[in-house]
Amino acid sequence: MGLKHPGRRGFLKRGAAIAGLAVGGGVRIADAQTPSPAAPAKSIKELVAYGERSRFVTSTRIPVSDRPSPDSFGLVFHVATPIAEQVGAITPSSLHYVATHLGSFVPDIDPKEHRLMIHGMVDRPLTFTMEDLKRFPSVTRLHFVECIGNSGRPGAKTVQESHGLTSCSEWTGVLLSTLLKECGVKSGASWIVAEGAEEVKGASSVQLSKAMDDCLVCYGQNGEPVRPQQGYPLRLLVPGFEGIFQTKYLRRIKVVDRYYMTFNDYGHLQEDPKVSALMNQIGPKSVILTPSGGQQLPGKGFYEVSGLAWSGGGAVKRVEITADGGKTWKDAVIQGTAYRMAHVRFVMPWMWDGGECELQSRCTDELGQVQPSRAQVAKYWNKPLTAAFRVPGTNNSIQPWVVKNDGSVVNGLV
Ligand SMILES: Nc1nc2c(c(=O)[nH]1)N[C@H]1C(S)=C(S)[C@@H](COP(=O)(O)O)O[C@H]1N2
Ligand SMILES: [Mo]
Repeated sequence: MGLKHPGRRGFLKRGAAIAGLAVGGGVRIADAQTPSPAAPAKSIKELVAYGERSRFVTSTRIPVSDRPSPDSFGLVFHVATPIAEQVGAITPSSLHYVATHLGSFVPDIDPKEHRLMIHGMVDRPLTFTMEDLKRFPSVTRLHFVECIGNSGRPGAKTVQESHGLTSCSEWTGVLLSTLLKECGVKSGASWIVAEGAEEVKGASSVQLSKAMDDCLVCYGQNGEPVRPQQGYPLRLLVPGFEGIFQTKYLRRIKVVDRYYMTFNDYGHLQEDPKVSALMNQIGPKSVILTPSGGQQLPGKGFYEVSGLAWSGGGAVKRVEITADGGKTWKDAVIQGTAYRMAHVRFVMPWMWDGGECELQSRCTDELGQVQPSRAQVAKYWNKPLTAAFRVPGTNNSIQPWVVKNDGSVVNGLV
């Protein structure tokens, strides 16, 4: 449909690179745009053993903090999913966004050496190997992860910059409640503190009620072991809560009787457990991916408006779309099953008459919570509604995209 425009120059450059090399016998160029001796092309034998996407598919994650990622020391900072190029509701594991506190190295953990210890206010403190964990009854669930920093940048030009810090995977593991019951939680316990194995530890306090409800200790992601950047060999999933609670490289869970301030809370500073509990859950949210910022509509006529919706409060019940800046709204079609605390794809047929217009999407979840407008959010925080206004928490407000009459699409907030 020509919405995506990888750029003719990109193709020409790649063509030149290929022409300049003796390509034959199925030898693939590792990355024709930036040929690197450090990453030699894989042999056909290797590619048959473990596949790769077509070299014509080139979307990549991009750093979205003010630092390069990786930096010159090899530290990894926030990188965003190319969400506009994604199809369906599941993020390819290789493109799942990555967030590490203040930058860290992705630890190289031998699963044979890895242990999960559960201790504190329990009858039987226990240490589990990965093999132990795989003997417990397993569950597989689709869940999104979203960083609090997602949609934090009002000046974003593309949806990758504005909304790329959320991804959705099919996660497999053991319910945390199963493991906690095995240890026997003592009466009076009310919180858990989960800790990761790397130097920054990624510790988070989670309410025991949530821990006993639907938290998952995951060893699987999209049909294979959890990827290193997502927490290999073990990660905690706290469905619907901010990304910071989804402790990667999970090695220790302490059952406690109060909220503990951890390193993770540097950006939150919610010492009151009630306030903290209410702040943790992601609100109903949606974003249109086509058309979205930076894309170019080739001309007037038929388009399918398409995007993703999700909520920390449960399943998405409804997504509405406006093409006139919020005057009239129409229900979008939700594709497939809307799972709880998972991304769902929504679509709507749309005829573009060639005139300037503003597209927005609005999500309602199973609790009846409705995605707020930016004006409502500004009012809630008692801040003037300016282009520079940055929501001081998770920002689930409506994202407007303006289609100019030349077919270019820009961020309606800029
Ligand atoms: N051990 C550990 N867990 C962590 C982090 C971390 O740096 N270390 N980052 C957290 C943050 S801020 C987010 S948003 C999510 C991101 O998960 P992802 O990198 O798999 O997308 O993991 C959380 N869990
Ligand atoms: Mo995060």
